[in-house]
Amino acid sequence: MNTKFIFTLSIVILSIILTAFAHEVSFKKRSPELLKRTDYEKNDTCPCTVATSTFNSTVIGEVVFAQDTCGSTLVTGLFSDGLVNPEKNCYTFLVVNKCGKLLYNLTSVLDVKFRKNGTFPFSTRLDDLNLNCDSNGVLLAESGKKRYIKRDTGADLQIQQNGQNYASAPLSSV
Ligand SMILES: *[C@@H]1O[C@H](CO)[C@@H](O)[C@H](O)[C@H]1NC(C)=O
Ligand SMILES: *[C@@H]1O[C@H](CO)[C@@H](O)[C@H](O)[C@H]1NC(C)=O
Ligand SMILES: *[C@@H]1O[C@H](CO)[C@@H](O)[C@H](O)[C@H]1NC(C)=O
Ligand SMILES: CC(=O)N[C@H]1CO[C@H](CO)[C@@H](O)[C@@H]1O
Repeated sequence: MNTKFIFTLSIVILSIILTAFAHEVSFKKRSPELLKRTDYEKNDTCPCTVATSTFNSTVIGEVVFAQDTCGSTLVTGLFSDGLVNPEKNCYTFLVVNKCGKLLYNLTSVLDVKFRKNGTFPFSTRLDDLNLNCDSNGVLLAESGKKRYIKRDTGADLQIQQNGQNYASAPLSSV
């Protein structure tokens, strides 16, 4: 082999190594960013998680939360009874953590249409609500950070009547 060939060969090998190294570096730099909203909107990186909230006492009904791979969540359901006199009473629908802190106010986005003491079926897709895709995921919400109180993870769907807690059911993943 002549020296010219060996020289060319080493240049080629060197550039291959450098390219691989550059990829490695840019991948490592990106990694912590992967869970940011801007990233998972472009990439299919969220688990397909489904959770339900079942109301079977004061209020009768069920709401299903289905997260897609982009971190958007379909919220669909129906209440059949217990939302007494919706013409006179104001009902709001809130996703809260286990200490009752508001995580997402669903009232205006659901815009439920009442029927008797319940609602017609409702369905909406929310790009700004996720279940467990990133640190804002409501199923990952933590509460009870005070000493002596056990940390509790997760969220409840809370129905308020005229600003007072009226009924509540956990979002349970299925
Ligand atoms: C509501 O459903 C849960 C789970 O199926 C059950 O444990 C509970 O007893 C039910 N409550 C009423 C009031 O029916
Ligand atoms: C939730 O939204 C409804 C409708 O916009 C509003 O009337 C209500 O006060 C809100 N509740 C909370 C706790 O923010
Ligand atoms: C709504 O609920 C109230 C209280 O349970 C009941 O008196 C009323 O008849 C119900 N209305 C309808 C339309 O079912
Ligand atoms: C992990 C992954 O698929 N990352 C991609 C997310 O989307 C951006 C922009 O489309 C790509 O550059 C990343 O490689």
